[in-house]
Amino acid sequence: MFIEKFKVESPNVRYGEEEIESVYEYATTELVHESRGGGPRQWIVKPRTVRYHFRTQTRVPKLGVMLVGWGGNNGSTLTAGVIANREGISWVTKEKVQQANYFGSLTQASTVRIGSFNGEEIYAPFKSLLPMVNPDDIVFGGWDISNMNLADSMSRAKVLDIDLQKQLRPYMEPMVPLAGIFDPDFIAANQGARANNVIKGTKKDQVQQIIKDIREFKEKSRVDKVVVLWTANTERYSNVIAGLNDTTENLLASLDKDEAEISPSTLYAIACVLENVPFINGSPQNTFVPGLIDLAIKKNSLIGGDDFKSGQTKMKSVLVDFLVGAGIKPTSIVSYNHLGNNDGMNLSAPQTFRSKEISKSNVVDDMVSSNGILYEPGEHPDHVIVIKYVPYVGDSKRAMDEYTSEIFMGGRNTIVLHNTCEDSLLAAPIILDLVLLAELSTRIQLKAEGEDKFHSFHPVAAILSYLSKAPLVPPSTPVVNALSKQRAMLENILRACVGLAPENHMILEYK
Ligand code: NAI
Ligand code: DG6
Repeated sequence: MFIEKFKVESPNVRYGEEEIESVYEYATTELVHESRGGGPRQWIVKPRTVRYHFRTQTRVPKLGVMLVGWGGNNGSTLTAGVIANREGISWVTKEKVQQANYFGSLTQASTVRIGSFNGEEIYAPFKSLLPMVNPDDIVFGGWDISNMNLADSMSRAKVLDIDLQKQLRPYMEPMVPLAGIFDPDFIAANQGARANNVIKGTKKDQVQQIIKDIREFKEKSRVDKVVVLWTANTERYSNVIAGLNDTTENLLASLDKDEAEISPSTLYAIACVLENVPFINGSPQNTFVPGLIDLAIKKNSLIGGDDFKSGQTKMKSVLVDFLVGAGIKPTSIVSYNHLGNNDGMNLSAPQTFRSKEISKSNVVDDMVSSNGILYEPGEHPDHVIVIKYVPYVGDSKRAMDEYTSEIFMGGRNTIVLHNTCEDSLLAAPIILDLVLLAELSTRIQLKAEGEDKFHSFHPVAAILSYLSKAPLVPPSTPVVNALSKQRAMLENILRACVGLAPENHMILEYK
């Protein structure tokens, strides 16, 4: 059964004018020590319960979203999709009359189980867990090193049906990206021809300009809050060098000295952190150099990323989790991609490819290390990533994966997947979830028993892991890649905010 809305009635929850307050008993387990003595090695573990208080502001702000790379395939597709939803646009395809929707968005198109009633499972929209911004109400803006308006960008992207494009054109033609920070050293040389809309001056001037842009956008569009998200080209990795970008002080001093090794994405991120505007990185490069993470922590300003987890990696983080969880040992994973959009062209340069290769390669580490029966310490499946630029297929990326595993008694099992991804149509709803959840998480405060003050989540937003290929987590925190665990973490934290138990799937009432 599907219900649109619900309210929790419990002594542990209070729905106030401004806030929802909840008390939540967090049941966890502590590893205490290894028992000594004669017999076999044994560890002592102790169940522990910690009482948490959550406080969520209920007033939903008018949200502005500024995209870096607004005129790219993802930026134009997302903007078009939100306008189409907002305006209730439908269009004719060769199959049917298609209505705008938010399929692919966790917050907008997925549900959560609330409980059972008379033997029936009850589900409600994910977005009904807590008050969230309605994506139809988002005001978009942003930067691009190409000055093409959003209607022309949409047509250059060749993603959406033509009948839809025609209807969207009047809304999107007036949307023109602000000039962006361009540094040809960080992206492929083949991108140079696009760069006709760039901010001049030193790196410090460029940061100042981004801050000015954010302030002006906020004022002109009359939004209460802004979230900035990088969906621009994949950059090469920046060199992390002691004295250059390893601490806040060194990073800011390097900015003053106009050091060449500060990437454009790091410059946008510095501007956002200084302005206390959440910044999310949707690409794989190491925008968040240690000095920037340090700055974000000091300023308590949300940063999240890296690299949208859209197609192939999402499948991988389900499939390998299933295999390892079933006691099957993946020994070789070969992932081949070919695509023909501008992202593919940029990734055809070795240094930008390398960023993507790193981000796509580390996505099964937690699953492998979870099973010491299958893998020796340090052992890892062979994992190879290939990406080729094939202009003809455009945005319709092909991803082919071969998984070879060892099964019972030395047997081999090979699974082959072919995935035609429609890349930007997979990425756009993920961008939406990232900005909506980042905004929501800035309205939540918590305190554990023993703490006297409420505080926000750690500024390094691990809560966004479900949407990222290489989740950025606070220092000394485990990285979780398995998709079901990432979703459970996010859903269960939101459930805790309204005093609902985590989803444990025990269904004891029927046992
Ligand atoms: P795109 O190449 O169509 O768009 C990128 C846009 O960024 C371009 O319009 C370009 O002019 C602009 N740009 C480049 N450098 C800039 C800068 N410094 N400042 C402002 N604008 C700048 O690429 P697409 O397909 O939209 O993808 C965007 C990013 O998202 C890529 O890095 C890609 O790797 C990443 N990504 C995409 C996924 C997908 O499924 N589509 C999934 C995961 C990551
Ligand atoms: C090459 O694979 C192009 C990339 O930008 C990907 O399309 C993107 O990273 C999506 O990756 P995945 O693994 O989530 O499908």
